[in-house]
Amino acid sequence: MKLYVTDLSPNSRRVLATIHHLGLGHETEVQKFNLLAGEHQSDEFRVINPNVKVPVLVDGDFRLWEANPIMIYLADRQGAEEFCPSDRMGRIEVLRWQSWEVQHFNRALGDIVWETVAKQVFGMGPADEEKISSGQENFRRFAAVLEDHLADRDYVLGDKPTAADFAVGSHSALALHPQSQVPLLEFPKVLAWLQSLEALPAWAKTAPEAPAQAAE
Ligand SMILES: N[C@@H](CCC(=O)N[C@@H](CS)C(=O)NCC(=O)O)C(=O)O
Repeated sequence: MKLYVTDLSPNSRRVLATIHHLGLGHETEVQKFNLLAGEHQSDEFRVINPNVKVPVLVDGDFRLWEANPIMIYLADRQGAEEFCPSDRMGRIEVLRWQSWEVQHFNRALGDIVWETVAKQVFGMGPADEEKISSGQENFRRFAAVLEDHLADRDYVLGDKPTAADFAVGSHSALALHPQSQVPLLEFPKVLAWLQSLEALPAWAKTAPEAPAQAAE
């Protein structure tokens, strides 16, 4: 298999971490693009992903873009039932949380850390305080849902990490960045869960080299 990724990207990290978590590192060639240098903007890559974005997985003749479906594909390919259940209700739970993180949780989190971390890393001007504040308001709304959910379980689907955790927690490095201004102290279960994700071998192996580089 070949996986196209970029450094410092939560979308890439969740897939790369899945590769390691499922023990697929030895059979996966990883190609890293420097997006700032425009390395992904080639005619060759446009054929592989017409969106011209990473991550993309190529497995034989099959090309798959979008991080969350790639994780499910890899789990199914390996028969990794614990990481992504194949029964109807288990699969729906994974999809529920993946949809929720894209639309709500990580959208709010992303709005905050774009202003507080990424703009500084990329030298894109001062943070917009109004955007930070509205991002924090949205984050509080959705983090409260996750906080309640984690009251009686260690991970999103129960006692083991799954593709739901790797999706919802994909922005962990940015969220835990000291300058992030993500109000995690108000949500101790969410904070502890993010820290436990960071401690997983596959997650630790894919950590950004420096927290300050954790921006998309
Ligand atoms: N919805 C996509 C998002 C992919 C995405 O936005 N990738 C970014 C890096 S995190 C990218 O390739 N940006 C390059 C560009 O837009 O030119 C997914 O889940 O994979």
